[in-house]
Amino acid sequence: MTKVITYGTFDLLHYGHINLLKRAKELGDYLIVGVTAEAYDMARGKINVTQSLSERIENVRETGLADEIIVEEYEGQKIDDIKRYGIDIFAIGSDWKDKFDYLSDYCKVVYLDRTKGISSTSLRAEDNRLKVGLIGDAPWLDKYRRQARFVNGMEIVGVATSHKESLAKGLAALPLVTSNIDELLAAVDAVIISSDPLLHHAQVEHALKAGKHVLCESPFALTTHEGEALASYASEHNLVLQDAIKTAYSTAYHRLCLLVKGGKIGKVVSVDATCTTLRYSKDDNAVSGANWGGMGEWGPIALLPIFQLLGTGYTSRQIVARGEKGYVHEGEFTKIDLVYPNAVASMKVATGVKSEGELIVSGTDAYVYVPAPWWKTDYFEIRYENPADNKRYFYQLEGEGFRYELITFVQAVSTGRENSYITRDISSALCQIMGDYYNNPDTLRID
Ligand code: C2G
Repeated sequence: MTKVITYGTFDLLHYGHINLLKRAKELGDYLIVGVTAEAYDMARGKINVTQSLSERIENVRETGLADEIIVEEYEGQKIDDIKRYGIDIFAIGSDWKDKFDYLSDYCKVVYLDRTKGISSTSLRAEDNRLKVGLIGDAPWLDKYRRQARFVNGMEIVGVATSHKESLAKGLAALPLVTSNIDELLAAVDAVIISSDPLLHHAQVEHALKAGKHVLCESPFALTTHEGEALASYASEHNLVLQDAIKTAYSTAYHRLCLLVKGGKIGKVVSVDATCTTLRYSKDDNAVSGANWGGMGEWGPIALLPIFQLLGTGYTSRQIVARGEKGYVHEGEFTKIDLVYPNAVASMKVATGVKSEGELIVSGTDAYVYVPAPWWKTDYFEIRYENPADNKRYFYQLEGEGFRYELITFVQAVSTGRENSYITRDISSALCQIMGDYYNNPDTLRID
């Protein structure tokens, strides 16, 4: 009996896939099909898969061509499978020509012509792509455009900014570049807002009232009340309003939260997060783009693990700020301490002071250590009293988290279902504490 094996994602199964499976089957008597697991596709950079693993397996089963279906979970598995199942022929589409020649040490390798004119990518609806506009002046604005190119189902069509003259090349080349938000809104289905936090509320309201979906850097308002009013308006009008905090969407960070919530380090007693940049430049005294200081740039990111791991029910808080609030300059720095009934938390952020950008979550059994820069991490450790018990975790991160954030946004728009990465209560708590920083007279000032 000649045994054949082939592999694929088989997303939105189409006649190209079926042709491939038919010809693979004809090469022998028994066909095994390896369908890729979600985590494996993520790890190899295929992040736009629409259907779940079980749906894709069902697709393949329904063709009636596979005698056996297995799941492909890790790099290198093909060699294991070929040996384990006693495979005679490995077959794959010609888009992989030469790439699997190394398998010929184990079995015959056959490349089958790929069917022209059809692909999962084209089926993921080119013409229904969400037209997205960028609003704001953040120096990292172009990262959204660059990462959007990896996300099916959306395209960045324009930018509205008050800094037209200093736009990054890629942004300046967009079809629509304007300083008029209304002009941008007229051309898009959704907007991404990356501007001074003091402008967020007005810009989000403006976009929602124009019927556009919004992905806005946190906080989208400066009081709980205003934040909730915007969120209610969005859901009453079937619009998506999503917080943009890239860290929330990174796999390592998300898994870390799940492990801690599952009791892996015992009871959480303290969360300490630090995020700093030296954006301040002594030499030219000209800070390009963002001019909204450590809290505006980092506050919501540093507060995120605190709220996600300890909740939003703190009983007291102290804000200590150094330097003029909301501006980038030498020595600009903010520290916030929160006290909970059973735990404490602190965050330090700055654009004019440098520190170690780590995250530490202390528990009654162990602690989590995330090395700098923790906000774009792919790695963390759970450390116990006895170092031999320590556990290390690694999850590939593509595009600093921006890419996953954009995918989540596009999925929320297309399915009409909100994602659960940043829940409403956390979103509101971020609005409140950021508002307290900007408006509250009880901030302790140091020189
Ligand atoms: N295919 C084809 N014609 C098309 C589209 C796809 O013949 N128009 C083939 C591919 O060449 C591949 C199979 O169908 O052999 C599955 O394609 P995908 O779902 O795109 O999976 P892929 O990313 O190629 O996974 O470990 C995974 C494998 O290496 C391949």
